[in-house]
Amino acid sequence: MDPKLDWPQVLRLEPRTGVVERGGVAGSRRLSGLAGLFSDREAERAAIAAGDPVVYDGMTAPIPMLEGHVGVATTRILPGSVGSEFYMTHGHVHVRPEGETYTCLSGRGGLLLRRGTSVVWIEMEPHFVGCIPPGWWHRTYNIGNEPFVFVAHYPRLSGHDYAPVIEHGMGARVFKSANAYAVVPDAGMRLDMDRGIGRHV
Ligand code: M6P
Ligand code: ZN
Repeated sequence: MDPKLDWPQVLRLEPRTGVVERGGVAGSRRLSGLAGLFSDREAERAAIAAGDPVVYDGMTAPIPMLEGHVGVATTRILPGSVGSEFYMTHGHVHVRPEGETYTCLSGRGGLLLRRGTSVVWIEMEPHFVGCIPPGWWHRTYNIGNEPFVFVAHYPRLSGHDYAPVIEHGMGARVFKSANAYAVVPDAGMRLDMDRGIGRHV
């Protein structure tokens, strides 16, 4: 093996922007890349036509794509909404049955997880870590007025499967409301708002 791929390294994350200071691959997702996922299709179409804003961006650290390695990726979701539904990531499930953690670096957001008819909402603020078990679909939302930035740690080969979320949705949506935000489950879904704790212990 190339010794460079097997050597320890240190990364510094800029908490306000999600920049990985020792390099990495940057990417971003515009609203057109999320077309069909927001509930207000008319507002979605209008915002794409009016300039197709960037909804989130991030950086993937230079960790080798090899068995056993732990990936590090930042995501910054900008503040905003489509209609009254907050800006969010696409959402995915891992191709391999492997978990992941999301640690909030700045801003206010939330992690929505789904397995079958169970949906869990974990509110995220700095110093909180959302733990995603294997097999749970996951999406994040920005529920604040500033960028919401978090860092993901995941098995480097876990992979992204986007199809289930496109086909079935996440089982709940997160909207602006008089109380700051409301998590609204789809019909037939059971929603756990208790930061994801308490049901299984
Ligand atoms: C996190 C990680 C990444 C993921 C990103 C955006 O940083 O889970 O692997 O790509 O969020 O989420 P999505 O792929 O659903 O757009
Ligand atoms: Zn993931």
